[in-house]
Amino acid sequence: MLPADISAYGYLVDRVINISIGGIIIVGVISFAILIYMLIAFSKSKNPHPLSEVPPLLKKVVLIDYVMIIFDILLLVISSYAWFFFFIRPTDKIKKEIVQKGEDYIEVRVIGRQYFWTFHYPGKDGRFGTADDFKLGNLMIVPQDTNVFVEIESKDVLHSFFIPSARMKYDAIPGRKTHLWFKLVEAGEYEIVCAELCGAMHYNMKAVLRVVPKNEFKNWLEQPYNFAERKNLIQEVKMR
Ligand SMILES: [Cu+2]
Repeated sequence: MLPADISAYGYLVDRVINISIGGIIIVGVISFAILIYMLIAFSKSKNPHPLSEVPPLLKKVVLIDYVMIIFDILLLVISSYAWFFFFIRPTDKIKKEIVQKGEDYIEVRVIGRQYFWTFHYPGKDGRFGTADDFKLGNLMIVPQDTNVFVEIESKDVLHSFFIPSARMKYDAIPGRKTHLWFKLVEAGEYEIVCAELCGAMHYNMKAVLRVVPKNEFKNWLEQPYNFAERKNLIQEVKMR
């Protein structure tokens, strides 16, 4: 079971999951009903000799195929929408839309390594490559009700950046940058995990996602390393 959805658009993913599960149950029940019916109706005791023709009732089973095709198309359309909404549209296009709507956004770069996550922040000026950039180890802090654009990278093998509570997952691929975008509405602490078997300690490749109110985030950006719980949560990591 997935934890409660804390994101503004996670319902799109949940919808795909629910439709898939619902569809699988319906198709499964029908398939098993047909199978059991056939086992009884065409058993050896009832049909001592092989039938020369397909019985008319059995021919109607083909109808079920059409139902399944319609279900598949429906699922494809609905899931493609969620996929399109989150992943296919170019990030800069989404960013433009968000700026036009007057919504806030921040950018974070995520780097996966065996077996930890590093989160790079552009600092107060919002621009990467400047003196106020900083990074956190295994801790991601994002403001509530704010669009977060994430660029994901891997420095060694395949990893997968997964935030179950946000219904967000994307592979971290060595040599390639991938992108995610989400908006979280519920403040609190959540789990970030690696969803790609990446080595012996894969199970331990976890990070904390902390969603804080907007003003708290702003204050934190002023002095990121003086954050109250620095000792416990912020582990500065050496670049390999
Ligand atoms: Cu991993």
